[in-house]
Amino acid sequence: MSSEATANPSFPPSAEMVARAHADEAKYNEMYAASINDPDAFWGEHGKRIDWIKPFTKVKNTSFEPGKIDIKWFEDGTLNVSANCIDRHLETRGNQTAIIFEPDDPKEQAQSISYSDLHRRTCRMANILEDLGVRKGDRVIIYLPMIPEAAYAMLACARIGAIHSIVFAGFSSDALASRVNGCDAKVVITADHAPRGGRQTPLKSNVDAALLHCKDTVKCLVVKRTGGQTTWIQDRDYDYNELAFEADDYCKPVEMDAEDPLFILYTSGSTGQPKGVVHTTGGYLVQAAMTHEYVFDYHDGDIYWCTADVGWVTGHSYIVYGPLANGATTVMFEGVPTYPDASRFWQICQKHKVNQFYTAPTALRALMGQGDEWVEKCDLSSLRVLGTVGEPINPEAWNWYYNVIGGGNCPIVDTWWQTETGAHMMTPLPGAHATKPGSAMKPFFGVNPVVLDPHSAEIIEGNSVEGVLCMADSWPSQMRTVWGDHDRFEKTYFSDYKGYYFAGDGCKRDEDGDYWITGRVDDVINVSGHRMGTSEVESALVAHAAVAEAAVVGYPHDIKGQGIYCYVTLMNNQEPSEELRKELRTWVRNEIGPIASPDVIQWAPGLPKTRSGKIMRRILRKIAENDYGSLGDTSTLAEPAVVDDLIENRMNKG
Ligand code: 6R9
Repeated sequence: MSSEATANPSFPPSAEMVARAHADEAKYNEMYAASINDPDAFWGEHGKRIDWIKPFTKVKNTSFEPGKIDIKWFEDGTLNVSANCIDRHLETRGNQTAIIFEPDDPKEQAQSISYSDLHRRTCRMANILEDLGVRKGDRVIIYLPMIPEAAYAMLACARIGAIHSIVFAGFSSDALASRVNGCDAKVVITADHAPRGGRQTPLKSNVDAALLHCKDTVKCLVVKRTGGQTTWIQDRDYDYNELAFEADDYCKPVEMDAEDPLFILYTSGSTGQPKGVVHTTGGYLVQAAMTHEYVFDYHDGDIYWCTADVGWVTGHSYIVYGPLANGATTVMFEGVPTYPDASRFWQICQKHKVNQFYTAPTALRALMGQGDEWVEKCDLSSLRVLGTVGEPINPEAWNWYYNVIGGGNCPIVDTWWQTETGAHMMTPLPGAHATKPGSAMKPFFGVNPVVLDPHSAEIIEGNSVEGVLCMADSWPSQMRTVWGDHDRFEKTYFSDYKGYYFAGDGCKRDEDGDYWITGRVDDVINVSGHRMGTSEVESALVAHAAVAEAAVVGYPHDIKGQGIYCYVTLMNNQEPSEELRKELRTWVRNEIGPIASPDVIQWAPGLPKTRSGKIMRRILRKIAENDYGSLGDTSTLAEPAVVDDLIENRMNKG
C-alpha cells in the first residue's frame, strides 16, 4: 500500500511496529475473515479472554428482524466484571499500578493505585453501597470529577450487581435530575467540588438542587475532593471518607448473568429526551478488553492514557473496563489540556512515560493552535501509538498529531464507534494497516459494516462509494436496549433500514476499500466530541419565556468541529437585544450544561417550514455554513421570503 497507489496519502507502520504488534496485516486478514465466516467459533474462542464463573456454552443469539430485535451474547455464562478487572490480577500483579491519578493542579502529587489498593477501595465502596441499601439490579448515579473514586464507584456497582449511570460532571442539576428520575436511582455518588482547569464546580450543590425534583428516598454519598463547604442533610447525605474508614476490606463479587445490565449511559438522539443506552456484562467486557489490547497494541508494562471523561462512553470502555480487564496501567487525568498551560498533556506524557495516548480531535485542534513550542519542550519519546475518537479528524490536525506529537513514528488509530456500540468498531490496527489522515480504515474483528443507499436502502457494493453506514450483524458489545423502552431501541436503530443497525453516520468506502466517516446524517451535532441532539438545545431555548420558537443547527467551527447556531423567534412582546442574547446563552448553559452553550444566536422573525410545518433544517444549516448559493429545493417552503431575511441578517459573516 504505497502512497503512489492511492489518491490519499498513506502511512505504513514501521518494521519495528509490525514486528511487535499483536496483529500484522496477514494476521488481521486471517482473524477478520474467521470472525465473519464463523462468529460463534471466533467469539467462542475470544470470549475466554475473561474469567467466567460458569462458562458459557452458547455464543451468539441475535436478531435484527423487525419486531424481534433481540441481542444476546454468551447468554448462559456467568461472571463478575469487577472480579475480572481486579481480583484475577491480584496474584500476578497485585503490586502493579492499576491507576495513575494525575490531579488538575500539577503541584498536587500524582497517585499510583496498585491492583491491591484498587481491590481494597472498591470493596469498601461496595460495602458502603450495600449498607445504603443498594442491591443487585438497583441503579446508582455517579456524578463525580475524574478522580479514582469514580473508578471505585463503577467497579463497586459492578461488584454488587448494581447498574451505574454516570452523569458527566459538567452537566447541570436539571440534566442530573432527569437522569436520576429516568432510571429511578437509589443513590447518587458525588463529590463536594470538582476542580477543573483551576476552577471548581460545586458538584454537591448541583446534586442538592437536582434532588429537589427527585423522590425523597434518594440518598447521596459524598466524596471529599477539595474539602470545600457543602450543605448537609441528615439521613440523606453520607460522608464517603468517614464510611470508607470503617468499611470492610472485602466484598464478595456477585455472580451475574452475561446479559445482566452493567450500566446505563444517557446519550443524545435526534428526537426527544436523551436515551438510556443499556450495556450488559459479558459481551461488553470481551470486546472492550479485546479492542483495548489490539487497537492500542497494549503490552504488559505499558502505560496507557485516555484523556476522555468517565462521563462519556470512551471513559467507560477505555479508561476503566477495557484497560483494567487487561491488567493495564491506566492514567486518569482530572484536568484540561490547557491548564496551567498548553503543554499540560505533553508534560503528563513525559512525566508518566505514556506509551499509548488517546484523545479527541477537538483537543488536538485547540492545542495545535497554540504552537509547537509547547510540545517541543517535552520528551515524548515514550509514545508508540496515538489514538483519536469522537468526531472526524481533519487532515491538518491528523498531520500535526502524526508529525509533531508522534515524531512521524507512531501510527494513529482513528477509532470510529459510539455509545451504542460499546467498543471500537472501525479503526486501523497499528501494526497491520497503513493509515490515511481522516480514515477509520477497517472494521474490527466481528464487525460487518455495509454502505446503504439512503433512498433505496439497498446495499452499495464495490469501492469508491458513499452512503449511510449500517451494520449487517450484531457484535458482542452492542447496546441491548433503551432503558425502559425497547420500542424506542427498535425505532431508533432498526426501522429506517430494515434488517440492519443504522449508526446515524454517513460514510465513504474509498478506492482501496477503506472507510471514511463523513459525520452525522441526523439532527445530532458533535460539539468538541460531545454528542448533542439539536432538539435538546431547542427545548431549552423555548422553555425561556421570551422565546416563541427555536431551531438549532451545527456549523463548522475551527476548534470545536461543530458550533451551535441557534435561530430564535421571540414572543411578540419581546425586543431583541444583546442582553437578551446573553441571557439566553446563560439559560441554555443552566438548563443543559456549559458544553451546550450557543455559539451564535440569530434573531429570526420566522423559520423556513414546509407546508406541513416541519422546519427545514437543511436550509438553516446552509445559511449557518455561509453556503446559501446552494440552498437546494425550496419549493416546499410555506413562506419563501423568510429565507431572504435570514440570509440578510445572518450572524456568522466571517
Ligand atoms: C465514542 C463516541 C458517537 C458519534 C458517532 C460519530 C462520531 C466518533 C468518530 C466519529 C468520525 C471517528 N464519531 N468517533 N466520527 N470518526 N473516529 O464518540 O461515542 O459520544 O456516542 O458519539 O461520534 O458521529 O456516531 P458517542
